[in-house]
Amino acid sequence: MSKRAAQLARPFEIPGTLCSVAALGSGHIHDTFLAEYEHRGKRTRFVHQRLNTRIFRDPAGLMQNVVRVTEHLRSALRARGSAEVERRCLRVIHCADGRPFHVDAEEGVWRTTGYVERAHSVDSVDRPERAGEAARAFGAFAADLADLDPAEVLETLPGFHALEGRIAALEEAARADPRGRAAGVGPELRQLRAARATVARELDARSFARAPRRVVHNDCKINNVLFDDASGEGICVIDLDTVMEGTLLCDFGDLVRSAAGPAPEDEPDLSRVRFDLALFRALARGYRAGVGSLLTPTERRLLAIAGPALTLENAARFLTDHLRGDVYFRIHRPEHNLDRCRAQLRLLDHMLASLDAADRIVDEIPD
Ligand code: GN1
Ligand code: MG
Repeated sequence: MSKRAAQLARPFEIPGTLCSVAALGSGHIHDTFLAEYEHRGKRTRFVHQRLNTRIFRDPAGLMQNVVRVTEHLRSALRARGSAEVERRCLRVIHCADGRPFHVDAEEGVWRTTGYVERAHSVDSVDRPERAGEAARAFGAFAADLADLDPAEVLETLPGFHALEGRIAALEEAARADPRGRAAGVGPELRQLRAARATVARELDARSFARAPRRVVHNDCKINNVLFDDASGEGICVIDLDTVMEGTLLCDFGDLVRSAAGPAPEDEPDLSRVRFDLALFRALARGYRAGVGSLLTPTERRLLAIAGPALTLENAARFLTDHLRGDVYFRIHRPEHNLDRCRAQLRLLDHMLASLDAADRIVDEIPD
């Protein structure tokens, strides 16, 4: 990699020489590296990513979105007099030819962003303050994008959060069974089908079809926000690949899925997986604080079902990938996608059992 990194850095407008490069983060899709450069005695770090073009088939369109969105966020931050704008919004580093990405000799597509120093991410949450901060940051992100017309942002992944489409893909994978794994996942399939009926009924009852279409993040899992090392404040929302038209249900739902319980999304010990109402309260309150008065009554009514809907969606996606032979999400051990699916299903079970309590928590939040 390092020889490759030395070569790849050249096209980007980064002064100085490469000192070191190392793998970074726990994303499931791209290959991510942290690289340090020295220029006139000063060291600066950047993040290089090789994009997964099997998933993102239009990397130029994807990067056009990221540039559009970061410019919009930066001007919103400036307009409200925010301190340290550079630490609160990713900066895309362009190439000398003006493009925001580089295609290498092997047709790998690379992009580079500035590295936010003195900040960190987490893969799970242990205390309400942390959950509240993450939620406030994602809420503020949504508010800052509220005046960006969805027509200005390309749909990079069609049908990304179409729950019925995800379920149909799962049923198809179970029917085709290319790896002979379907016989081993009977209980998971049954639980998923039952939960789907419940979630679909609740979404209907809460008029999901009337939820406003906005430019949203679409991947608000807890490790996509950076916290300031010193203050713990949620300062910067990252991973802007999926920012496109959608609903706030998906943003808040992914946050609840990944931050309303103490266990990581692939926890193999299911006894550790639970839905924590204190964390949910912190998430709902933090989100309301960040998003301000943006939420419509329909969006408010959807907050309690958002977590179950997105947990179901991810359970279906992980199980589909397990059945297909682990072709989408990066795995780190055999049956990793099955572990992920099982942890999601356990979490979903707990969430649905607590739906009334979650509704009451949302009702208590001042409008
Ligand atoms: C992927 O890129 P990353 O790891 O943040 C996925 C999300 C899933 C998530 C599950 C483009 O997110 O939709 O919810 O894994 N991103 C894409 O951890 O499919
Ligand atoms: Mg992502």
